[in-house]
Amino acid sequence: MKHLKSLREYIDVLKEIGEVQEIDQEVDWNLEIGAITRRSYDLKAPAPLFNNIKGIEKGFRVLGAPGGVSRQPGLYLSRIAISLGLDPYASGQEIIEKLAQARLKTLIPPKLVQTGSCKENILLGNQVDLLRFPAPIIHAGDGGRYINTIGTIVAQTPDKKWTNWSIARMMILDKNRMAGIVAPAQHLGKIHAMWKELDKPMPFALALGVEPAIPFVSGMPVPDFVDESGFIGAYLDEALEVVRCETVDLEVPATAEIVIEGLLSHTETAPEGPMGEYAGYIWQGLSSNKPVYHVSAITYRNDPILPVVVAGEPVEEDHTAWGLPAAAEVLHELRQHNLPVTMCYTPLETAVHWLVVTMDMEWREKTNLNADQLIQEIGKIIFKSHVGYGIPKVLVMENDIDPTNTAEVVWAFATRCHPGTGEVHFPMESMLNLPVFLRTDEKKVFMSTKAIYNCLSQDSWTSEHRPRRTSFREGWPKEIQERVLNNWHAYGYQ
Ligand SMILES: Cc1cc2nc3c(=O)[nH]c(=O)nc-3n(C[C@H](O)[C@H](O)[C@H](O)COP(=O)(O)O)c2cc1C
Ligand SMILES: [Mn+2]
Repeated sequence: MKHLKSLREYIDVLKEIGEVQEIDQEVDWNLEIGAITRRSYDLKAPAPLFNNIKGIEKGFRVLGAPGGVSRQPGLYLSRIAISLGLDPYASGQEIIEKLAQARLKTLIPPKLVQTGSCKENILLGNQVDLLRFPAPIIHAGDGGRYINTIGTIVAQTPDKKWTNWSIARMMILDKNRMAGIVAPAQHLGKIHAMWKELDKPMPFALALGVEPAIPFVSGMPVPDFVDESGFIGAYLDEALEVVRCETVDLEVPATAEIVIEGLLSHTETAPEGPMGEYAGYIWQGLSSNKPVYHVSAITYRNDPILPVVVAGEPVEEDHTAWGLPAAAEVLHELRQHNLPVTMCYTPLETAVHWLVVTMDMEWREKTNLNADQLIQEIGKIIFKSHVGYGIPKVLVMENDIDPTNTAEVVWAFATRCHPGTGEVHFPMESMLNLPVFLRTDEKKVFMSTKAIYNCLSQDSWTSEHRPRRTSFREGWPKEIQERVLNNWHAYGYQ
């Protein structure tokens, strides 16, 4: 495990493997940064580091696509793996397994240090000016400049017992106000509600450009009352370093590029959005009222780097830094319920709309359940858990399928799921209100029907007659496979 302690250390490692493209040509925060970053996702090209931004002080920079995927052979998930301290060549299954295993460890709370690089510049009171930072208008039609697309929001319960770190977007309203999504079932929404109950605004700190593991855990839906900061410590086997904020009683990662502090209003809202979203769409022309963040201080490193995610069609960081950690959380939860689950994965192409669960081939013997019972059990566990909030469709299959191989998953779903009885509905479940399949009435109440697609072998199949795969590996005897492999070039193939 390699603990990278700042965004800059992370960028240096990415440079070593050719995953950063420095751009010295002047670019515009108005749409151009968004379009370049979008195209870099499409081409799986290196992450753009914008060094020269029109109308912005020299030295202020933007890093696009910090957790995008790569076209380099074997390095598809390298930004995710490196962020999480793993070998750049780590597979999707290894990444998920590491995160899930760490959920069994004792939390290691962060360590308070006197100061850190995030304090190199301090803006208080009238000096506060969000507009100095290169927050972009990302997509055509966005409602404003988005300063937070992958920053960590620190929020604490009034009794100080639970400190939550999470990601939710924020748009600039003016030099010292922002508005953003505070969804009721997210921990930010739950903690905001506790402060509202006391008729008080909620102190917050937004840490932008933090050490690279932090966004992956801020995007991970661990249960209520679990401090993400302590989980990261457990994951890395080492406490994170944090420093005290200037104007609120909170702590933030010491090497953050930019820290924005203040109060999230319990009464005031302002129009926010629309913005291109993780599902791959923008709700054209639709803004809605969101709680207002009042900023009392900004601190930042010299020559700060603002990380920017261009949410939209897969693959971007919503899919890698929310979807993959969410899959790890589901794997952990299903195992806690003693189900013989081998892996969980949110195929990146599905924009966190599908979660695949693979079962040990012997699951019937190990659980004494039939397929219908297993599906009900899995539905109850996932959809009632905090992580289940954002997951609308679950595919359950046996582990002859590699859930990180989307072609295999699609084939298994197409061929194994019964068009009638294979689709099992779970009505009126709590649901993030962003997917475009939701009806207006469902969006209003953050509720939807969810489904599990049963792609398991059928209960009635006997071991002699169950359909066997016809792949090269399963469809021919070992000696024939070996003969073919050994003679491959002799047949004339290059
Ligand atoms: C890049 C990125 C952007 C995200 N944006 C939002 C958002 O705008 N609103 C939201 O509710 N969740 C968003 N999420 C998902 C949440 O961060 C995720 O559900 C997380 O578990 C929330 O934290 P919590 O479990 O402490 O509530 C985003 C995740 C990532 C990685
Ligand atoms: Mn949380």
